[in-house]
Amino acid sequence: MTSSQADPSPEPLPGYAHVYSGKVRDLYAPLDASGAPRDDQLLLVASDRLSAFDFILDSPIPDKGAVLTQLSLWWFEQLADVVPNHVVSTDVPPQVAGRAVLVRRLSMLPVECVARAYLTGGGLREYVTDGHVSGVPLPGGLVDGSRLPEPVFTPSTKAPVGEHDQPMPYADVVAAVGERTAERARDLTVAILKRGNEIAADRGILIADTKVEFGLEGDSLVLADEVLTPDSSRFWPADQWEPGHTQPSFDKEFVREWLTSPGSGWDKASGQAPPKLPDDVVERTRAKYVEAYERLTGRTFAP
Ligand code: Q0Z
Repeated sequence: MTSSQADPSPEPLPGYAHVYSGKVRDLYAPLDASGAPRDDQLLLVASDRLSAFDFILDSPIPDKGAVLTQLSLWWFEQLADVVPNHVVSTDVPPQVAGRAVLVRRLSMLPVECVARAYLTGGGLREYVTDGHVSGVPLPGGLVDGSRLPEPVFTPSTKAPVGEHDQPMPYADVVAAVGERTAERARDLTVAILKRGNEIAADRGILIADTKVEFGLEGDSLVLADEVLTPDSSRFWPADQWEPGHTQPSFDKEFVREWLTSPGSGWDKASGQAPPKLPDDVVERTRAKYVEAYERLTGRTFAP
């Protein structure tokens, strides 16, 4: 699907050149003393934008960018014994304080590294048709939301903004990055999701699946981008987990519920942009992001 929405216009940041914008984040390069963009670092800026049903909503969620940035930074620390990461510094311009990270610019693998601990979404569709997911055979009788016997690596292609990632056979990952790097990326992705679920289990959150990105430094893999956030992963409330139907999303449940209710006056099949969210839906959604951060980290979120 090609988006009919205008490109997001990122805020100008003195001392940085805008490089690229995703749906909800922006990438900048720091300028050196001569005013040229540095080629060894990037500034990753998380916005308060929210996507739902493949639209960027007009209503920002206050503090979402800061909550997700702080959560990623906390996970990088929790995962430090599993994988090195790209973080250089959180000393960033005041306009983006708390929601930006200066990182080492890496040579990124051309693969979205996905691991699934529970079956849903595209993995479920593949299982129903073929009985396996990304070439890994699975037992019969699994349903939407079932826990998998072991997390499975289900890589996908990196699609341009506005398009969906496509499943990528493991053999294509090997062809793209070599056998050693493919094995290491697969094992690290699964290890990240396992560690994430070990930590989240005590705290009332299930992490159904997650997408991570790796870069290469020499021939070592480095964890880049964001990690184990609600934007890169499916978080489910553990106390409502009930295989057999679509699980409620930890963060976007109120938004989806309201947008699909008669009260919104919106039809997701219409192709029209969704309406502005009511203030109480914005506030309850903000509270879910903060709740995820506080439950997982045991810290209080300070804006
Ligand atoms: C991340 C993305 C966006 C945020 C490129 N350390 C790195 N080195 C080189 N490239 C990247 C990173 Cl993290 C990189 N992305 C995804 C897009 C905002 C992150 F607009 N793209």
